[in-house]
Amino acid sequence: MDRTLIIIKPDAVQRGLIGRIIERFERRGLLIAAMKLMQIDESLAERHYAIHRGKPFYEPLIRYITSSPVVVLVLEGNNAIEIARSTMGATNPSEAAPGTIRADFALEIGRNLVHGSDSPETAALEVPLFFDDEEIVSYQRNTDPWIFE
Ligand code: IDP
Ligand code: MG
Repeated sequence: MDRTLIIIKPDAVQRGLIGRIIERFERRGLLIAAMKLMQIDESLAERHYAIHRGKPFYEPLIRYITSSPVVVLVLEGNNAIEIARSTMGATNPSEAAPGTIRADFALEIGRNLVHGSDSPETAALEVPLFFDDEEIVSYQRNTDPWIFE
């Protein structure tokens, strides 16, 4: 089972889209292993987006992600990283496939509503930035055999 870090970004919280975004992941069958509402401070934002330091969009990105509370989740499932990213759609909502979160609810790259880890290595770095081990709950659902073969 893979784990991925999802951030429901400030624009999604402000626009009242928390429930509709979580629903997209939940209804596909991904298991919610951790979830909380929090404010990302500058130091956490800089650690999370360290890979983008120096890029032209870095400063606005830090301002964006720290501008209002976010909801962070750990999702679990076979192939959870890729499945979460395909559920989210392309980084630029104007290029995202219809039916994805970013295409259905957003228009611009700097207001794209949601973050998802992009590889197992990234997920392994990102999850501990946001959650202590004891905040991540290990459990099984009676539906799991009907979702995972
Ligand atoms: P991802 O979120 O799809 O993994 P990344 O390339 O890792 O995309 O970029 C991180 C975030 O930075 C994006 O989700 C978006 O919010 C922002 N971003 C990326 N590229 C641009 C850009 O060209 N202009 C403005 N914001 C950008
Ligand atoms: Mg990324």
